[in-house]
Amino acid sequence: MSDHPRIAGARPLATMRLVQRGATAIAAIAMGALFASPHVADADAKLKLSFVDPAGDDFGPGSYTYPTDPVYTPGSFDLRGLEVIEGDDTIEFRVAVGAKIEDPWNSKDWDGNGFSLQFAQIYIDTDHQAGVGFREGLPGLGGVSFAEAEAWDKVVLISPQGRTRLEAEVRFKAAKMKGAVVIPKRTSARGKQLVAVVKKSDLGVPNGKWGFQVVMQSNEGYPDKTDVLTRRVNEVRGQHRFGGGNDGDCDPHVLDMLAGHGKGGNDEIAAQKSALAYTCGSKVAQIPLIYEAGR
Ligand SMILES: [Ca+2]
Ligand SMILES: [Ca+2]
Ligand SMILES: [Ca+2]
Repeated sequence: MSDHPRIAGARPLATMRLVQRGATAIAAIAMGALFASPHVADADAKLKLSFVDPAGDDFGPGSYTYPTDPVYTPGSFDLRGLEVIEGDDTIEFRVAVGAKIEDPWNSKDWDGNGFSLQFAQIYIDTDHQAGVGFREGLPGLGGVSFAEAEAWDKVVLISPQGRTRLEAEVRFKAAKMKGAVVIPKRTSARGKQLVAVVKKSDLGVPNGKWGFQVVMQSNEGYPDKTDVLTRRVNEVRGQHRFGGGNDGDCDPHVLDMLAGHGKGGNDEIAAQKSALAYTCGSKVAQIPLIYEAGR
């Protein structure tokens, strides 16, 4: 039980915030508060990446407001962090939000995953090659663009909907992205976290060069015919519609996401506002990916 082979692999791991099996204690000391989460003791993780998002920026570009129905609990779409934990055959994604995740619409009745409202999409750039991958979001994300250098290759859907529904939505509405969409083996809610377990055979083996972004939306069981399960952002909020956006498709349907270095600093609120700023007809919102090496 001494060094894990990957520690001896001469990769520049020391410069990255990765916790390797066997090096957890050293890394934890070195990284201090970054891993001060309840899950720091993931002793078996081969790789662990941890991103933090500030509280109180669940307003997209700065103007979005929650629907009026009380099921949309304050803070329940406020992204607080993303953890990526590599096991032997699977990768676990944990998405934290600012309020306990509830299941007001009894998802078990519709083959769901134990929650009703949140829908997180994790975009991943696995090759970091300019122009290789997609530069638009999954249909329903509204007016968004990814930079050429950050074109994404995989998207993991953390949805309350069961596999059959997700597969059908993707097949009919996002056929050209079908090979890039990863539906977890298992998705659940645990307190303030959404947890999804993905097979490595579906996603690949993560490393510190991968770029990540987690986009927070709300699940809509009766979406627009072109949208993959998106609850839209309109100009004026309604019982089940977010407000503060545009009634068309030029606004980003993004309630919260990582920004800046993904460390949770207050400057990341301004960075998010700036990235998601849009002007219908002339300026499209940008969704950045966060790379471990650049943090
Ligand atoms: Ca947030
Ligand atoms: Ca790519
Ligand atoms: Ca944010």
